[in-house]
Amino acid sequence: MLDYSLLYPMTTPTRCSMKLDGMWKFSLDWQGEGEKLGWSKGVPGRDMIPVPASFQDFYTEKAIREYTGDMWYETDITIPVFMRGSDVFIRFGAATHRAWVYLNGELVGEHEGGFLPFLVDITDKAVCGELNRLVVRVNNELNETNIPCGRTIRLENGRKMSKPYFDFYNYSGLQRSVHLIAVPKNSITDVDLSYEIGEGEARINYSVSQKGKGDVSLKLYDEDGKLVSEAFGASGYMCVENPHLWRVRDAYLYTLEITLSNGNEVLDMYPLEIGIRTVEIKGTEILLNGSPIYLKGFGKHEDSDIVGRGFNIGVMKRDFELMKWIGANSFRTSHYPYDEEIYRMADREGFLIIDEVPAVGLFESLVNFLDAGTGKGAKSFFSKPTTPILLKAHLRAVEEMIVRDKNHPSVIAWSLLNEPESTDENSVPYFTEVFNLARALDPQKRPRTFAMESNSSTTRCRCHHLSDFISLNRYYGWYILGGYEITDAEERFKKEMDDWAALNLNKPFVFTEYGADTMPSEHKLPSVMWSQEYQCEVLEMLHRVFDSYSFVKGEQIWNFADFQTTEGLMRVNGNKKGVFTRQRQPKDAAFLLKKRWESLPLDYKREK
Ligand code: CKX
Repeated sequence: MLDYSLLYPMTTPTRCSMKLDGMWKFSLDWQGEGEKLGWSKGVPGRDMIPVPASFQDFYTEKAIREYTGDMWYETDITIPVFMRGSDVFIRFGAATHRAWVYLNGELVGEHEGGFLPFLVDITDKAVCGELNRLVVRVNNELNETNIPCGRTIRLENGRKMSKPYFDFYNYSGLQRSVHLIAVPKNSITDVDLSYEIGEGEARINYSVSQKGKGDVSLKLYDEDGKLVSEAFGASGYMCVENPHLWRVRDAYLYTLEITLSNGNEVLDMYPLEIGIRTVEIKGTEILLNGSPIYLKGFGKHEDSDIVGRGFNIGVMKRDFELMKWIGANSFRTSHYPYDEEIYRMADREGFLIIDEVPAVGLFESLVNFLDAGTGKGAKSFFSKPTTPILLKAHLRAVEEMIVRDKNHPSVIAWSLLNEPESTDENSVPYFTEVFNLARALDPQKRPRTFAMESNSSTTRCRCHHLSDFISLNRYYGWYILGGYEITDAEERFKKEMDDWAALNLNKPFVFTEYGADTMPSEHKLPSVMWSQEYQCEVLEMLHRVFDSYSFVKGEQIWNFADFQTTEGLMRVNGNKKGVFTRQRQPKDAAFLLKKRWESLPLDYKREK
C-alpha cells in the first residue's frame, strides 16, 4: 500500500501546487563521498543544470555522459506562509533510478524506481515563510534487483559504467517535474472509477479514499460546464443520461468534481477529467464501448535531442501531431510509464495506450535483445537468489503505475513485462503474482499482457496463458532472415502464425514490435538492409502476414522515432528503426504507413 496520494498535482480552491522546475545546482559524485562530505547540506561547485532533463547530453566530455553513480541536485525554495497548517509535500515526477531527499540537511525520504512519481512529506520539517534547502541524491546504477535490469561494471581506471540489459540509453537524473504541494489536513487521496454503459444511460461506479474527516460529494460537469449528475457518500454510483462516450480519436471529457466537506465548510476539492468508456476482450476481439477496434500505432520512447529522456512539452506536442497525421490511434509506453502529461494529452486526443511497467531486461544474456531476436535459447532469469527482491520492486512499480494511471480513459491495457524470459518454469509463479496484482488493483479490470520476443514461441513460452491478449515482438526480415532472404522470412513468419492459430487460444493478438533499422541517409535500388527502400519492403511483407490472420487485432511498429541507445556494433548512434528520425521528420516508411492506416477502418477484421 502506498502511503501517499498519487493524484495529479493541481491547484484547486483548497490545494496549492507549485512547479520547482528550472536551473538547479548539480554535481557528480565521482568518488562516492558526497554523503560523507556533507553534500546533503549543500552541493559543492557552481554548475547548474535544467530540471526536468536527463543530465547526460548537455556536456561535452564523454566521461560525464557515461557517468554512473551518485549525482546531487540542489535548489532553495521559499515555502509560503499560507502552507502552514496544510500537509506539505515535495512531489517528484520521477528520479531515475533511485533518490534520497534532504530538506535543510535532514533526510526526509527515499524512493527506488526511476519512472514513477513519489512524494516526500515535509509537513513537520518545512520552515514556512523562509528559504528551505532541498537537496536530492540521485543514483543511476543498474542492477538485477530493480527494474529495468542491468549491471554496473568498473573499468580499469576505476570508473563505473552502466551495462543495460535493454536497448535504450540509461538516461537518468530528475527527468520529470518536481512540485511543492500543499493539501488540507482532511483531504481526498484517491478515487476508483468504473463504467457500465446501457441504453441511453451510463453508470459511473466510484469509490473515494480520504484522509481524516469529511463527507464526500461528487458533481459531474460536461464539456460545456453543465451539471449532469451528482452523488453523495464515499462510494456508490452516478447515472448519466444520454452520455457522450469517450471514443477513439473522438474524445469527450467530463469533469468530476470531488468535494470533501463538513457541513457548509469545504475541506478539500479535487477535479478530475474523466472519459466514459468501457474496455474488454471478448474472444479474439478488443472492444471499446462494446465495439471492436483495431490498434494502429507505435512503440515509443521518451527520447529527444539534448534533454534525453527529460520531459519536453514541445516534443510531446509534435509527437501527437505526427501520430494524427499518419493515422495512428494508439501507442505502447515502451518500456516504462511515461510522464503524466502524455496520458492527459492522449485522453484529450482520443489515443489508446498500452501502459508498460519498466520490467525490461529480465532475460539471462549479456546482450539480451539481440539473442532474443534470433530466438536463441536461454537459462532462467527467474531462479536467482535475488529474484524475490526483483519481484518486490516489480510489484511496487505495478502498484505505482496502476494507482497513478487507472483513471485515464486513454489507458486500455497494462503491459506487465517486455521480452522477459518466459520459457522456464520459474517464470510462472513470478508472472502469476504480477498479473494477479494488476487485476486486483485495477477497478476497471483492464486487459493485461506482456510483450513476447521470438524465444517465447508456441511450444516454449510457459506464461502466455496469463495474458488477456497476446503481444508479439517479431523481427522477421530483420533479426530473422533479413535482406535477400526476406521471402524465407515471410514463410517462416506464416509458419509461426499457423502454429499460434493451431493453439486456438481464442484471444486477440497485437504486434507490439516489428520493423527494420533504417538510415535516413540511405537510398538504394534494388534495396539493401538499412536503406529506406528496405524498411518499406519489410513492412509490406509483414502487413501481408498480419492481414491474413483474423485474430491479429493490432500493429504497433517499432519505433515511432529513432532513439539513443548504448554505443555498439549493432547501433549507429542509436536504434534507427524509427518511422521518423529523432528530429521527428518522416522516413519513406511514414508515407507507406499513412496510406495503410488511413485506409484501415477502426473495426478492421470485425467478426460478424
Ligand atoms: N525489442 C528482438 C526491444 C526493444 C529493442 C528492439 C530492437 C528489440 C528487439 C528484440 O527495446 O529496441 O532491437 O530494435
